[in-house]
Amino acid sequence: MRGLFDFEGEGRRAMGKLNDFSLYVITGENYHPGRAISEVMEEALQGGADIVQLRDKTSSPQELLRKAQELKALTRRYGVPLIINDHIELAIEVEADGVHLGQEDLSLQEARRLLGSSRIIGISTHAIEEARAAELGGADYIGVGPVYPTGTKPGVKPVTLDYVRQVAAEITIPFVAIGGITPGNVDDVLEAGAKRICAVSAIVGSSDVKGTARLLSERVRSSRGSV
Ligand code: 3NM
Repeated sequence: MRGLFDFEGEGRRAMGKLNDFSLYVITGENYHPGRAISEVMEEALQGGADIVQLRDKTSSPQELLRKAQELKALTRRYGVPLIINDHIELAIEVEADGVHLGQEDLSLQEARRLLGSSRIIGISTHAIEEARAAELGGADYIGVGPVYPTGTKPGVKPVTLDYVRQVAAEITIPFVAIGGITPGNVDDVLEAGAKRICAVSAIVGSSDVKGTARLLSERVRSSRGSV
């Protein structure tokens, strides 16, 4: 257990909501053909990932359920929260700790109604107006990106470090910088004011998943003075 949540008490609800985290890792199976999602994500957890998201735009509902259940068991073993991208009914079914929504997905209000107050809701934002709306609407955290161009979301215009600085200066709920973040540029992202980062390809596409996760998580923690 990394002490992010109080998992005791009533069932397996995310009792403590979102406590602090440094390295958020999202699944990206295209980056590791032939390797199981749980194996790769376990390496990321061993390297220091402290929150995990299942993001899968292509699997059948049955496949998605199987992956969510696998990741649920894995994240429980490591004592970190599991967030489900978009599929709120799946999050409820597997008793995940929360959902992550895009601007085009279900509204924050509707998600909150369905999930209740004890679960985590995160929202992707790409401009300060969206960040303000998410904060006002009661999101637990926001995504801020894509900071850099990324093959994981091809063709999306980067928000650049300027947006990271803007959010760091104004928004009070936790935010996670995302999009094209690698060991080579993470220091710039931290310098711009990010206290948490998120990555897909740099971690799950690495030939050393655990080592890359460790490197990124140590950079984030040391920039926060917590290493
Ligand atoms: N959301 P990588 S950027 C899933 O800006 C996702 O909201 C983004 O993948 C956003 O670490 C992104 O491989 C892709 O660049 C992140």
